[in-house]
Amino acid sequence: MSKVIKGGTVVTADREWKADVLIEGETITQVGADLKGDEYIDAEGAYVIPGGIDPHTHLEMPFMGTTAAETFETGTWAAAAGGTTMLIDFCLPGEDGSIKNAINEWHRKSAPQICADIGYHMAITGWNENIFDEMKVAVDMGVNSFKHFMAYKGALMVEDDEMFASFQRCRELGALPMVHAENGDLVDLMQKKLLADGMTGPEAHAYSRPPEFEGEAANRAITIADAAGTPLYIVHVSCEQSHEAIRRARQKGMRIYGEPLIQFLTLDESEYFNKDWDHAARRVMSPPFRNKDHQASLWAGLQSGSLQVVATDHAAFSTEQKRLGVDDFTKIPNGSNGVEERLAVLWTEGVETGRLTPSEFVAATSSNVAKILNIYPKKGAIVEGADADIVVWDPKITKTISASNHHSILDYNVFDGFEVKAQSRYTLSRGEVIWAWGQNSQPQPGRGRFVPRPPFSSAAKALSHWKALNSPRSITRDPMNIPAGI
Ligand code: DUC
Ligand code: ZN
Ligand code: ZN
Ligand code: ZN
Repeated sequence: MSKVIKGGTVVTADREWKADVLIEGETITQVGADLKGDEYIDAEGAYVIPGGIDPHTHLEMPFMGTTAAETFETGTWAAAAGGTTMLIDFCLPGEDGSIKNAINEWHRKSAPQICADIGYHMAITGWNENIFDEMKVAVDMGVNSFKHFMAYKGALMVEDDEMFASFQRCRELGALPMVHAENGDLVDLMQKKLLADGMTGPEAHAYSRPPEFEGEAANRAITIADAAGTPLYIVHVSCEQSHEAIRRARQKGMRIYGEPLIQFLTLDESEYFNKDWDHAARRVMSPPFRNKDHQASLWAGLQSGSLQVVATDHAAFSTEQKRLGVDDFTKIPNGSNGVEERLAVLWTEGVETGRLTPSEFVAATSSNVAKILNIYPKKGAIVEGADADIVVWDPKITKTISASNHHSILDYNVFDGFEVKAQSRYTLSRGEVIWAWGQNSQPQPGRGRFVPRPPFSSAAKALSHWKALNSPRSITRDPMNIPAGI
């Protein structure tokens, strides 16, 4: 059975043009004019884009004494409704500290539930010789990126020497290191000080994690990546300070990637002040929302290319869970929603305002993610041979975001009341229509697949590029004794 997506404007990260898309089985087999098939999907008046890939979610994640409420089933359904066909979820070691067991546990939880495809990043929450071997096991199991928390002291935080060792191991394995960049020691200190001063409410969360702490950690992580000779991916970039560190490093020739969140681009710190407790606590995440100057910096980064992708850090905790911190802001589970809203909000605030072109929108929501995480062009492309993960994106469907019409399990939505100016008319995952506007039927749980992401062959070459540039970096240019010519 073949299908043709008919009459739309195909938008890729490179260009837009009028074309039909032929799908046979799970795969795109032709893109061109007047294609014929057994079935037709109407794309008149709409854009035909690669399915969104959210590079950062936390479904059913045990965290801060509770477990994120969004399930793999509701999370992937919400994603599909919003035009996202793949999530990369963060896998966290359990009490035994084993990476391999953690990946198997994530498979056990996700496999029967996922409605669309999934991949994982692995979190490194400590360092020992076992982990050195287990990182290889993770790469062999299709997990080629490792996140390091520079915050959450006493829980997930790793020290600089551990990060350095892990980054070096990433380099050997062809894996991509990632960081949550916030100075965990200083956050811990500020939290204690604020509590001692009697500040227990959610607004203190924002005061405890200022942009300077994020900028310091971003600079430190970049230095460590430089010394280890690896590229680096900085998750949830919220402010000018970390963006500036990324810009500066990139200008020196380093491969540093920055990921702003849709929340940071569109919601600001006023959400924490002079609001009812629940309203503010629902928006407590780390890093916190910033002011409008930081938002402007992030938009400029997307426009200029110094920031490459837009994610959500979707970590959904119910109002009841948020109330665990009713007497102490440090106990409010950190996280907010966005997996269903990311594309529509970015379109509305990015493309409709003229900040981004449709191609730049596709790059930030899909193609750049696939390239940086090494699944391109299987994902993130509309090209012969790619998986048919495609969205018929309709710029004429408007919607007011609300917990009453979303697909998340949450009892609220941080984008509540937001008027979005586009929606998915159809979402296809490997050739199957899993969402159709107006029908609201749930895709089959368990039909999604884990997508292994192979190691990079090019990771070790990052340093030679800098050598060629004769970079004026202050550290030894060849800290790893890499033989000439690599
Ligand atoms: N930040 C959050 O807000 N939630 C999950 C983890 C994180 O780093
Ligand atoms: Zn984080
Ligand atoms: Zn409110
Ligand atoms: Zn996260």
